[in-house]
This record gives sequence, C-alpha cells and structure tokens, in this order.
Amino acid sequence: MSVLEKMRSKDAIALEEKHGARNYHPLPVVLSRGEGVYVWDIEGNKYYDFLSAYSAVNQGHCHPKIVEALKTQAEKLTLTSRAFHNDILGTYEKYVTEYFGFDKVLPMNTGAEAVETAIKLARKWGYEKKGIPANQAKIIVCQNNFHGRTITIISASNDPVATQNFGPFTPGISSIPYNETNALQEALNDKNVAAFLVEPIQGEAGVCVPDENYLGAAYKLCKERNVLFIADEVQTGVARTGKLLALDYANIKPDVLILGKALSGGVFPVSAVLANNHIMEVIRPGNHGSTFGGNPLACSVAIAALEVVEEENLAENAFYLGELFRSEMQKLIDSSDLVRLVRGKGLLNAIVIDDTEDSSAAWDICMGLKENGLLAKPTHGNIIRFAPPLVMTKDEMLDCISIISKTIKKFEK
Ligand code: IF1
Repeated sequence: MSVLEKMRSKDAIALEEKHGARNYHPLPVVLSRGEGVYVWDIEGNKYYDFLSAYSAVNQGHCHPKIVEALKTQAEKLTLTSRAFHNDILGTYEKYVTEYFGFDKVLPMNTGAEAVETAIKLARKWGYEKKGIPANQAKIIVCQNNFHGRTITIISASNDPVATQNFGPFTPGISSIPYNETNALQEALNDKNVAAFLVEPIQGEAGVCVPDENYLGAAYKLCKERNVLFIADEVQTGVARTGKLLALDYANIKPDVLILGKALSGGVFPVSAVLANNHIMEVIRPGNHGSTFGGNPLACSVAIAALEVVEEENLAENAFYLGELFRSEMQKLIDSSDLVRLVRGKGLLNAIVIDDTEDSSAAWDICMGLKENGLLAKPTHGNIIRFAPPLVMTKDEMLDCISIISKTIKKFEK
C-alpha cells in the first residue's frame, strides 16, 4: 500500500497530529487541489479560498503560466548555489529591479530571511555610511508588528505567544506605537538609529490601516534624520492592496523594500530585498548569502509570477473588488449587531466582530463559512481576515459576499 494512498480528511488530520509538531491550529479542512480562486478538499468539496496562503497566491492557485515556468526550469537546472553564476539570475535581477524601481536586489527565500537581510543591511549601512559607533545601531519597529519567526525578528515582537520562553533576544531593537508620528519623532532623537522597519498595513495585527498621512510623515522624519525607511511588504506587496505596493498609496519609495510570498505566486519560496546602490554596496562577498537564494527555479517562477500580475491587471482588479467588498460588508454591518466594522485596502480586508479578543466568535464563524464553501482564518478571537486570490471575477465576489452575509446572519444574537 502506498503511503500516498487516498485517505479521508480525518485520517490525514490524525497523521499530522501524531507526527507533526503542534505549531499550528488549522481549520479542520484537508486540501488536495487548487485552481484559481478555488480549492478542493480530499472528499471533493469545493471552496473559495479567502486566505490565499496568507497572500502568497495572489495570482491564484496553480496559475498555468507560473507552473509552466516551474516545470520548464525544473527540467533544465534547479540549483547551482551562488558559488557559480547561473544563466537566469541576472535576467531575473534586471527584471525585478526595473519592475520595482531599484538599482539592486538581494535574493533570499522566505519572508523572515528577507527581513533578517534588511536588518543586517541597515546595521552595516549604519556603521559604514552613517557613522554609528560599533555595535550601537538601533532599529525602530512598531508595536503589534509581524515580520516573521526568527530569533532576531521575534526580538522585535510584543506578542507573548510568539516570544515567551524563546529568549534571550537580540538587542538593538526598540518598539514604538504604530500610527503615531510623535512617537517616531521622539525615537529618532537617538542618533544611533539606523532604520525604521514598518508594515504599510499591519496584517497579523488585524489588517490595521494607518492614517492616510502617517507613512508619508514617517518617511519624511526618517529622511530628516538620515535613517533608512524599510518597508516590509511581504504581505501587502505585489498587488494585494490594490496597488503594486501598499506604499504607492502614500507615493513614497522606501530605502529598503522587502518582498516575499506573492513574488512567486505561492509556487515556490522566493523573497527579495531591494535597495539602491548607495545602500546595497555595503554588502560585499562573504557578508551574506543563502544556498537557495537566487536559484534558477526561483528566478524563473518569480519572473512568471510578476508578469502575470501585470498581464492580468491584478492591482486594478484588487482595487475594484476591494471597494465592492467593503461597501457590501458595510451594508451588512449597518443591519448587524454582530459585526462592528470592516477595514482594509484592495483585497486585504478584515471584519471585526463585536466580541472580546479571546472569544471563539471568529473561529465559529470561520467554521460556518467553511460549511458554506468559503475558507477564511481568524487573526484574533474577534477578527476575520478576508484575502482571496486577486484573479477573482466580480460575479465570484458577489457570490462570496452572499455566502459571508448568509453565514454571519446565522450567528446574529
Ligand atoms: C505563519 C500572520 C500573515 C509577514 C510579514 C514577514 C513575514 C510575514 C509582513 C514572514 C509572514 C505569515 C507567516 C504565517 C502567518 C503569516 C501571517 F498572520 F502571521 F501575520 F500573512 F498575515 N513579514 N506572514 O506577514 O514571512 O518567513 O513566513 O515567509 O504561518 O507564520 P515568512
């Protein structure tokens, strides 16, 4: 009997529970196929995917063009390491830097690695260009951030679930409230600050959109103090919020841009740090790297994934469907005493349920949505994130809105 023999969902879940570390608490659904905005479970039930692998499959599941790029490259060359050149890395580097408007890219694999890379880059820049005394560099981060899971990154977190008993932590990080220009101004009084690291919209915090002028003001303050403005667009980037980058709304170009997730359309782990020469030049041979970073498969897949974003106008579609989604949710809220508000940009949205953060309300509603053919995940006990693939049509969105409305009405007190 093959280990891959067809099994039922409950057997698959039991296997994970028995043999896998318990670092997740997934919704009890076992997916075995995906296409566009849809996923299917083992039993063949079809669902709308309203998580998109945390915004990694913006281009839709198994996009034929991206899968084709993967297959073609996989038969040719998969990995050389950076000890040698490969025939596609340069082409990808030219493509991705022109696409986002930077001189240079440093290719990595996961979002967390790219954030780590950006922090290393900022520290080295701080010593070599800004003149910060040795080992004194500071990085400013925002409360309730999510930048990944490594020790340095969780050193920047104030979430006890992510940090408790993982110390000692990396020094040189200070945390200020998000969306408060004054707090940033004060923190920047410290001359040893190398960088301000920020998410243009805080995803894990519950899709928190800052005030319209916040990011612009923060950028300006950083410029005044010769501090790097680092944007973590791992989740918000690549058309998710209705623009290519969420920072496009504020019309600012970060000094350092961090991308991941949808850079590959969710086909393969690909992340990147982008910056101009005067910053990236502090990184020299041997300073940083990764066995898999910039591998031929990743490069081929990322080019295809970015082409799809352009060819299929995914940013515009996300913008338009996002407006539709929030206005329809607002109608639901106006007649609901269960849902308090909807917020977001493009197709990165969340609804807040009128209950406490530790309630099971969001989880229960997500279970109800699953029964009705739509998969979404709570970010807190009372917040549900809605982030479908950006290849959705208007009719599909209207269908989803009716599923969500119908489900939520069932939970009204
Ligand atoms: C998990 C959240 C999303 C990110 C930003 C860096 C990373 C992430 C802004 C690290 C990753 C993920 C990871 C995922 C859950 C998830 C998440 F709910 F935790 F916040 F998307 F909303 N910067 N976010 O959002 O990227 O190393 O994972 O590739 O299961 O931990 P990574």
